[in-house]
Amino acid sequence: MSETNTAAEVAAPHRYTAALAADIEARWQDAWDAEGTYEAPNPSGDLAGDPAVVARPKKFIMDMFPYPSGAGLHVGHPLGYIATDVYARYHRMTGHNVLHTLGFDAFGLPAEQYAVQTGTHPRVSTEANIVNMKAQLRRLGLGHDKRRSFATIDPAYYKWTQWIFLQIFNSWYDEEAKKARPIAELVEQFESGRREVPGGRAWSELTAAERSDALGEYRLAYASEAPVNWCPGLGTVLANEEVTADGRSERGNFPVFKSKLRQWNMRITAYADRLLEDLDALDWPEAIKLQQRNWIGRSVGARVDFAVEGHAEAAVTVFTTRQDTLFGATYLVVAPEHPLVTEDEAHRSAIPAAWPEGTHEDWTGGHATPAEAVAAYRKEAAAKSDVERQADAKEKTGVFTGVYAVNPVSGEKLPVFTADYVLMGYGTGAIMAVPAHDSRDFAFARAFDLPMRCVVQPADDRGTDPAAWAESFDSYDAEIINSAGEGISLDGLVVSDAKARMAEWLTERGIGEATVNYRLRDWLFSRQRYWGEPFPIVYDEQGVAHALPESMLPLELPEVEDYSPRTFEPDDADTEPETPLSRNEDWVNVTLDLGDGPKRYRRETNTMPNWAGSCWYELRYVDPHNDQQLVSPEAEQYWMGPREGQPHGGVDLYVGGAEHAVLHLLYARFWSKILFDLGHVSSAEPFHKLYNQGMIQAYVYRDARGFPVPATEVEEREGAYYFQGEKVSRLLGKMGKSLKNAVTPDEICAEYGADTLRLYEMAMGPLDVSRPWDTRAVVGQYRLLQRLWRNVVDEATGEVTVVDSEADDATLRALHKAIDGVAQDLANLRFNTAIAKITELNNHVTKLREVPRSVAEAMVLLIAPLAPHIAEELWRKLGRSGSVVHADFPVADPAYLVDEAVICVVQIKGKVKARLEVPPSISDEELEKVALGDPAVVAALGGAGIRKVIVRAPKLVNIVPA
Ligand code: ANZ
Repeated sequence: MSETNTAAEVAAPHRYTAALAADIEARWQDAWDAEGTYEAPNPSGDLAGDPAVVARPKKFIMDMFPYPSGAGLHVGHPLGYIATDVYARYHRMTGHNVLHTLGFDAFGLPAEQYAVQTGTHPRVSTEANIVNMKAQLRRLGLGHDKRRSFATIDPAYYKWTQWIFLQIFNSWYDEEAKKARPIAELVEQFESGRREVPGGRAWSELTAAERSDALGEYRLAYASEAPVNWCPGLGTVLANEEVTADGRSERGNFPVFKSKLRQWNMRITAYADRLLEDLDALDWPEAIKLQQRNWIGRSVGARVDFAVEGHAEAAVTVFTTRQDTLFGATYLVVAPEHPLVTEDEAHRSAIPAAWPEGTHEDWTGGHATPAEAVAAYRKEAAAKSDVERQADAKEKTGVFTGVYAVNPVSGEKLPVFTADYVLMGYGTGAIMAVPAHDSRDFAFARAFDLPMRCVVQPADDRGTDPAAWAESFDSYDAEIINSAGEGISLDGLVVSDAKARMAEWLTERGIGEATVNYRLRDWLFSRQRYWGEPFPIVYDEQGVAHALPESMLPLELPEVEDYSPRTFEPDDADTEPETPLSRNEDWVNVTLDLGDGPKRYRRETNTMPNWAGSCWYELRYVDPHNDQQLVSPEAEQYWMGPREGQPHGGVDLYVGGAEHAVLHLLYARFWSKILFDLGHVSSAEPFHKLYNQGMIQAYVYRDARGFPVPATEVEEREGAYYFQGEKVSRLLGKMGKSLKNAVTPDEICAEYGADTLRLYEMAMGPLDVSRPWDTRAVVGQYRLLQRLWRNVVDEATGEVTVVDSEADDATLRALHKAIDGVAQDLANLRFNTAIAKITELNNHVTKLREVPRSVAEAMVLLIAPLAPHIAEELWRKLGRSGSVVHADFPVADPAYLVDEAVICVVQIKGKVKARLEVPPSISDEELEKVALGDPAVVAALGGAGIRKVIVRAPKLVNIVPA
């Protein structure tokens, strides 16, 4: 501490200083732990508690749990944790049983990479990080029920992650019932003949391997040869998000190849509609709902089969959302990975040996034959990412395949192109191009000199000849033209009706049908890593996958010597991942009795993705020590069960960053729905209310080379910034160690105390907007706490100075106005305005000669959720027994909320004719109306007209008669 503080401490030994705050905070944190102050009782089981508390309404308040990184926390991290803590404390004080705790999401890449570099076991480094982070968080005074905390790497936790995997593996999605059901019920349907066995044979005739394949087509967790992003340089498969736009690994910048690999997948696509529909009832930010809707990407359209000319066996099926424009299709495009241009012989034979007569020279790419042109183009496309391929602004590229298809509605011959603006992974990987009404097709047709036909009447005056247009006409809200053919005419129909009519026509002829397409893909669930949950799966000698029985869970991660996947020459695409677990032969090869005697098996050697552990952790908080069941139904229903008048239940408030808009939240919702379908939980949604906190930003200072310099050593001189005499630039950005601008909560706690840090973070602005950190501004909140302290405690003696007299009227009004406002603000996560109101009240009280005890107590209660340590200390000093944590939040007396009336004088020709009692906030218009309607004024005017009324609300109205 600085010398001035020491001097001040001598004069006022009981002043609220950092040293006193440190003492108060440590003392109460210990006491709260010892007394289990934040423990929330369950209705039954090992965490059962006071039935009177259980009988209260419940609130389950949750943060997105942290990854225990080695860097520890900076002040940006706890923003959300403090916010949920304030909210939880407010609800404890308003009669709720509050579940608030925090665990750790501890599997994942950083720990594994650290292990690779240092040889430290990821468990060792991760657990050390957790200890460190827990100490940092404890210093903030967060009211967590510590009995309920865990890490996803605890075998007692991941036993149940594995158990859930088995439930998913052992179930299928019944399209009729629209829900997951046990796989045994599907087997029973195959056995009894109620459902046809794929391939048409009897179930009893199939070998074990054939049965396994047949069931694999249905299981919600299934292994398949899936195209993946294989990065030989890293020796691992990457998620799409980990691949840069130019097809390289974000980490290490190695080439990434599309390769096929046997991988576990989760059939999330089966839940696409329910994941969409159930969004409606959730109290989530609209922006997040929209991102989820876009991710799922439901498109209603049709599939249309186009016969290939001269090859009766081949057809190109397209997916279109605009089957109403079929008469306007003038060419087809297949993706460069489409069977027509790849391995599929039936199709490939359709590609002619030579360019057909009259082929436009722009269509050949300068190649001698279609086969050469296609091969060259495919190679070019393989080097690009999907994002690049779809970029709208970029020039359209492609080549003619030499193949012609037949438009089924007009009989017209359409050239088939391959072009990379069509993606294999969407729809059918083939499109019918309608250049007049689709901007991408329009650009392509222009570039390749292809015909265009207008079949939707433009709403503007551009006419119906697309050759004269500057752009395509893409509207859905118009009428169809030029669309009459064999047995069908769409002319005069609006788009929506024409779509329906065309779908009917296609269905009647068996050449297409209405269909719904989703952007959503099944979830690739295998990782070639060490530090993740092992799969509870073994393979027999035929390669058939078997689930381990529950009694063999958890399947613990074995010790290995080398944590890194094997890496290869970065350019060697013909390699395959070798996982760390696969090298441990003793673990991999096992003899197990799975019910039919001991047999040899080989374990699955991939691990689950990092998302798995965060897909269900809310359920573990509810019943953290249960080793018999995933979660006890009673505890689950109590904390998570459906709420009145709502289809679902779920966590009452879930706070985290908007960067988790899609994947984590979608996966967690998906698992909830499966568990719900299978009867393990009562809510099909995990999180009822979601809130995204903003980010704490910080200035990043960079030198001339662009490297960040330590922010604390930068000096400001006349609006410019200098580091060691050199001028540096300043920009607002993220906070972090690598940017050399991190401020730790530990530093701020040491300088001011945790209560000040908490207040400052909550006062910085509305919770959902990003805000720049400013260490110099923290002192403002420190002063608030000092003044509050001084209003109650004598700084020289440490005695409480409050008096037992009643508060005066003005103070009561100020107090109840603050109570009313703060209560509403806290209930609605408006912590910054709550603090402003408390500050205003405190300023009022500071001016009083004496502070009435009732006012002091109320102020302490108001600030308790925000600054719990000082509140607890003052509460006890005021002689109250029992923790402030469970005291009742004050309730505003409405009598003090109405404004005091003021007297308004009404004059006519300068003479007072009436005195009216009006509220001080009355508007001029309102006051004029009241004045003119007053009986005394009406009488005084005696029916005379009015020339002018001068209003000075709330005190004066002057009427000038005509
Ligand atoms: C003909 C047509 C005419 C189309 C028209 C649009 C406008 P959404 O809404 O995103 O589902 N399409 C289909 N599969 C594709 C693929 N694999 N790669 C690139 N584009 C593809 O978009 C569906 C539309 O996108 C489809 O409808 C198809 O073009 C194109 F006036 O078919 B449309």
